[in-house]
Amino acid sequence: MDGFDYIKSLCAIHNIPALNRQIQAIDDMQAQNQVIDMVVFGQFKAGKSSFLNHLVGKDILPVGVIPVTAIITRIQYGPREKALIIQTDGTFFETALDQVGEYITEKNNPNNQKRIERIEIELPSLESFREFRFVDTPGLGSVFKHNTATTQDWFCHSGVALILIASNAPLSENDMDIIRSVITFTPEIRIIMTKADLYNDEQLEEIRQFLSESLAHTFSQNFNLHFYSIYRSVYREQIMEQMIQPIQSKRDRTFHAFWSIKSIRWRRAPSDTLKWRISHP
Ligand SMILES: Nc1nc2c(ncn2[C@@H]2O[C@H](COP(=O)(O)OP(=O)(O)OP(=O)(O)O)[C@@H](O)[C@H]2O)c(=O)[nH]1
Ligand SMILES: [Mg+2]
Repeated sequence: MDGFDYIKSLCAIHNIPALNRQIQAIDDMQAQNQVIDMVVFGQFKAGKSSFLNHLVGKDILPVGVIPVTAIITRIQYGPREKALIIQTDGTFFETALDQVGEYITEKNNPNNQKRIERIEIELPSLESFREFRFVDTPGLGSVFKHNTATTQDWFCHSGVALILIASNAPLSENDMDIIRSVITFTPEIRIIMTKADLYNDEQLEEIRQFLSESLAHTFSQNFNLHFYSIYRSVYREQIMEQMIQPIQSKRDRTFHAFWSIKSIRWRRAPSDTLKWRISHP
């Protein structure tokens, strides 16, 4: 990418950590051989971890009725089942898949006392989804402000951004804020209304219309809306047909679009930070 290495070296020389995340996101994209990060974002208890468990067909991520997820977890294809715990100092170790909750949850790892950067899980069963890495994030807006900060810090890693909104709390100002933030990092945003089993078809249609109109009014653009329930397999099939397969079939174009938007953002965002930082050594 134009000027990327130059700006990266300037950041190192002038000690500018503010851009570390963006640098890491671009480094990641370059290194990952066109793996697309499909990242779930949303308010706490929107059903993000439940959704990903259901989508990948395995109960890996801890779920619950109080704020649960505290650490970023990435799940992708690998030839053997594996869970790697990456620590904030860059070192890592392997653990059993059924032990990841010891690190992921706020209950077992309060305030990230265990100093975990993220968790990387590999599953052989994801072979037909080789081009994706599914990413779970801590919920936004709970009393645990450090969880919100962890997720906000991850916005720049979005490939496909899935904004999960519970059908029984359709569209808050906080959801709008997530979309506003993510939209600057990716052209691929999908809105997923979870817990669709709580309503009948007529009510779901009412929710869909309310959302479409509210989003179009605020953002002057249409978003793809999907319903989901972990209790009805038909929703998983719809997500496969309407979201996963179309992205798989145009993977190169999608990846190119990510590059374009990241490169535009890269050219704009660092310049102000750099100018300010270099003039205030
Ligand atoms: N009825 C219904 N409940 C669901 C569905 N998906 C998730 N839930 C429930 O919603 C609650 C929250 O689920 P989680 O998956 O932990 O939500 P989360 O968004 O990951 O929560 P945080 O990690 O705390 O941000 C749990 O009690 C789930 O059982 C669904 O499709 N239908
Ligand atoms: Mg969760």
